[in-house]
Amino acid sequence: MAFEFIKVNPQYDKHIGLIELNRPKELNALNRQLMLEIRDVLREWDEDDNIRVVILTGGERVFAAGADIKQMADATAISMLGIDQFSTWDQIKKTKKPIIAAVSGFALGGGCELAMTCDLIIASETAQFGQPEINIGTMPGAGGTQRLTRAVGKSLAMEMVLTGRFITAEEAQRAGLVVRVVPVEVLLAEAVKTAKQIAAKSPIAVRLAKESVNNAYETTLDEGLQFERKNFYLTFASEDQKEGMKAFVEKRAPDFKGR
Ligand code: DAK
Repeated sequence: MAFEFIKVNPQYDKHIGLIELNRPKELNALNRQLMLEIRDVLREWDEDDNIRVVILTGGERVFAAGADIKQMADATAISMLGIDQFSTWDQIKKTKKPIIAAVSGFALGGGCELAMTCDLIIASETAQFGQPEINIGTMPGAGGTQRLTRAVGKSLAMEMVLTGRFITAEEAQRAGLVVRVVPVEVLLAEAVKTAKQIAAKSPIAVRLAKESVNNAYETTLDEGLQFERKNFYLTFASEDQKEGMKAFVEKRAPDFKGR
C-alpha cells in the first residue's frame, strides 16, 4: 500500500509494525486522508500473523497538533455527519493487536485523542498533552472528554478541557496518562523494547488480555469479571497455554506460535 501522509514499516523489528505520521510542515495535523490511511494499515496488519504489536509515532518533534483545523473550519454539522469519520477511530479501538503510542512534542486535540485510543503511551521528555479545542470555539470530539477523564480523573481533565492548558510529559505520567517518560533520543527504542516484550508472549493471550483490560472501561465490575473469567478459560483452548506452562515446568523459554 502507498500512503501520502504516513510512513509504514510492517517489519520494523521482529513482529513489530511501525506507523509514523508524516505531515511535518503541518505538525502532523490529522486530515481525513491521514486518518483513513491509519485505518487501512491497521485493518491489514490486524490480519497479518507476522505482526504482533504496532507502534504509532509522530517522530521526535511532534506527535500531532490535532485534527486539521483548516480542513475542518468550514464544515457543517451535517457535512461532518455525512463523512464517516468515526470508522477510523473505531478501527483503532477495535484493532486486536496492541498499539503503543510513542509520543514526542505536541499531542493536542485529536493528537491527544489518537494517543489515548492506543493501548499505552510512552512519552519523551518533550511531550505535551492537551485538549485545546475550547480555544477555537469547540470541544473534544474523538474521546477527549471520556478517555482523558478516565485516565487522569475529573479535576485535571476538566481543567484541560475547559482552559485548554497543556500538561507536560512528567505531569501526564504522574496523572496516569502515560506509562513512562524517556529522553527523546531513546523514545522509539523504548517503545520497541516494550513491543518486543509483548511480541514474545502468546498472541492469543495478549489479544484476550487486551480485550479484557479495555472492557474495564465499558462495563460494571461484575460484568467485567465475568468477561475476564471467560477469556481466561479461553486461553486454555490454545496450544500456547500448554506450551507456556510446559516450558515453565521444564525450565526453558516458551515458544509461542499463536495457536
Ligand atoms: N490543523 C492545521 N494546521 C495546523 C494545526 C492544526 N491542528 N496545528 C498546526 N498547524 C499548522 C499551522 O497552521 C502552521 O502552518 P503554516 O502557517 O506554516 O502554513 C504550521 O502547522 C506550524 O504551526 P505554528 O506556526 O502554529 O507552530 P507553533 O510552533 O508556533 O505552534 C502549536 C504550535 C501546536 C501550539 C500551534 O500550531 C497550535 O496551537 N495548533 C493548533 C492546536 C489545536 O488547537 N489543536 C486542536 C485542533 S481541533 C473528530 C475527530 C477529531 C477531532 C474532532 C472530531 N471526529 C471523529 C468527529 C479533533 C479536533 C481537534 O483536534
